[in-house]
Amino acid sequence: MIFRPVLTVRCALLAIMAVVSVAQAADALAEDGYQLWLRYTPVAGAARDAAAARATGIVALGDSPVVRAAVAELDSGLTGMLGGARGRSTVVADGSIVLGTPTQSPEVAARAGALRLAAAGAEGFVVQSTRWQGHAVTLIAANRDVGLLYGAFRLLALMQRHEPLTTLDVHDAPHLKLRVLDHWDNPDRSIERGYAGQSIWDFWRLPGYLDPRYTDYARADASVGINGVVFNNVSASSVYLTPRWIAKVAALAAVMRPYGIRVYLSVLFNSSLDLGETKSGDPRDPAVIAWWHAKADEIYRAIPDFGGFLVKADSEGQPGPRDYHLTQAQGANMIAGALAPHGGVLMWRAFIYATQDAQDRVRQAYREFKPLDGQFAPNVLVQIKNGPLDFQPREPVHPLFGAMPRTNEMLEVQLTKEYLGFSTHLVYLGALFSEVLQWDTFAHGAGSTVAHVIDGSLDGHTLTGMAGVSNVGTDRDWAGSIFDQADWYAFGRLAWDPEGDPKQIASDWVRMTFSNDPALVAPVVNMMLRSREAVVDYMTPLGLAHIMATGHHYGPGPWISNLSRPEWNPVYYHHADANGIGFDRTATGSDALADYAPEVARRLADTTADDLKYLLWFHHLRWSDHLVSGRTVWDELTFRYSRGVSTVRGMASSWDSLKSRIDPQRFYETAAFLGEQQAEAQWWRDACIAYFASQSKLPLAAGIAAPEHPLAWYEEQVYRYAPGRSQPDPDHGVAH
Ligand code: GCV
Repeated sequence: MIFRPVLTVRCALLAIMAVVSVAQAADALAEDGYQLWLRYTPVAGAARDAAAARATGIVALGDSPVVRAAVAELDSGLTGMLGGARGRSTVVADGSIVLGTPTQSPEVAARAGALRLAAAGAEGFVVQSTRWQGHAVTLIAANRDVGLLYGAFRLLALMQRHEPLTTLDVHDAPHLKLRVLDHWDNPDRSIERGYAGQSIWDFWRLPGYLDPRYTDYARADASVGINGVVFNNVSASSVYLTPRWIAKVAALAAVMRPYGIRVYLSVLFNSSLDLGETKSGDPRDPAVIAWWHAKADEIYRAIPDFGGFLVKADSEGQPGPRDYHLTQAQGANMIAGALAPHGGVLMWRAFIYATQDAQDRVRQAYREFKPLDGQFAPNVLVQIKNGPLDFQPREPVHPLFGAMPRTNEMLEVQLTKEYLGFSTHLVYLGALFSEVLQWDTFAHGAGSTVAHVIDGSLDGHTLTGMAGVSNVGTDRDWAGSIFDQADWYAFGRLAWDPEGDPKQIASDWVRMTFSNDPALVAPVVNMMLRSREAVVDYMTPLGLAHIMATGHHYGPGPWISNLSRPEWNPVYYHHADANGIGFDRTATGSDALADYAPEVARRLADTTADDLKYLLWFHHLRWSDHLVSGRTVWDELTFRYSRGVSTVRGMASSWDSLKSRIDPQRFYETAAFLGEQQAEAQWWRDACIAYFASQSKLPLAAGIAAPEHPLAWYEEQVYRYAPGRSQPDPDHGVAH
């Protein structure tokens, strides 16, 4: 008898533990990353009470698919965080969330402030604690319904981050007009440079079947202000322009529309010829011009708010105006002319390099585009990659930024980590994007940052934009890993506000994705911020670039010299030999420095500047030259390679220390990937040191460990099935 209660208590405890562990297991299973940063997990304690008092009901003054999307998001978000579904109400009470535009009620302008609403423009919003019909409410005000949607997401984010809600006074508007994700997805659902599964766009089953995932994708985009999606690869198939596929695109557009997202297509420059519908692709041919106009009319009949086209011309085997001895502007303007009557835009990529050109590859686009300034039609944006080469871990900014004041210039960054370890390496790209945006071009003196070039303020443009090559695929977690989601999030935030602080953005993402626990937030943010420098160190320190293996671009390959075009070979970029290393782009070399404003060129010419970030990009130095660090070039190189590996080791141990604060599923995946990253950082370091040592013939400094294997071992590594390769491969390399 005496023991019975104890046994009962024990049994009860065991039962509770079983329930808890089942619940935990279910919870852990649920933490598969699908919900991204929109998890809306329960808020507890004082934060819950504060939020609940300000979320007693949802009152929308108007009605439209966009308003309904905003209300639905508020409803599900509040239900998740505070419990108890609210639905939409018509009665304002204390604690109501009221959504409205001035056309829906004149009272909106009075409450939100006419000036603030004017500043909100077409897509901005005001979230304001105020009184409405005698009640204390939270007003979400905007000029258009899409602003209400963005305001709803902002209010939910504040709640997710447990920020004070008592006297809300938030007003915000996007700095850029086009905030677009470019999917490099092919009609067969493969994704060029995709590392998160197949394409989420199941065109085969469209238009009949609309995967619910499309709506979740649209929600995620809208939550960070992304307002455009290009569905298909820039190395484009013309099939998207056929009537059957236009109907499929129209079905997707209908899903995107309530989330303020316009849809775009990548098109081949000679689509009409490719489809066999004209005899030439010559942009001067009246039949070709008429074809484009008719095609645009057909698309706009199906999709009245269609955004426009994206074109990769004269690049890596794609057709373009050069085929007809015309300029990029002449080619672009012909297609833009077909879009103009419908208000559509043409994003024309500047990523071109010649099939035969002895000139330094990083100068070629500049030389071709710069003289065309002022010649592009008003609805054309020239879309320029962040650097003049190709999405390397670090590049100097593309010299075209600020160099074409009479042209709409749009920035293109890459979220999918083609050259940064795919989706297994933890590299926070918010830091990279922000470095680019804050780069001062000196186009109009100090302060002419890339951010000000692309937001139009520098040269008075209103057609502005930023594109990100998407990292989204069918993987349950969308991006291939939890931390790759942060790059999608950061892209949206920085395209909305290019002045955004990458540290703040990382912190917001961590709090919404993991938790508000300060003991977790600080170390994870720290890890993310260190990660970008780490990858530069263990892959391409000191301004090295393009020294990866052929084809897949994953592992190291600084020794590669056998590809048919010089600029496809890593040896072309590092010029390492017994004397030294680096690409001389000063006046004694290719003179690429001359493409920058004098202030920038002076800084880049200075071999002591910028923490040596761009040193070997612009300078060929002797191995024995001494640097500001006090080390020789050789010692600095091996020091930085080693530093990269130890930073990753530090990131992994920092993650390990957080085990008790993170659900098992996401903890395990990240820990496993960090393990891979450590091994591969070591591989990059060792392979590169082994190769460069074979050139420099110099010994390693004290404390710098020798590579694990001889050089030949690294050269023999083959990766035949690495994901994401292009078809055909622009490197035209041997299959690895
Ligand atoms: C879509 C690099 C990539 C290619 C990509 C190209 C581009 O060369 O390796 O896969 O092609 O850039 O941006 O057009």
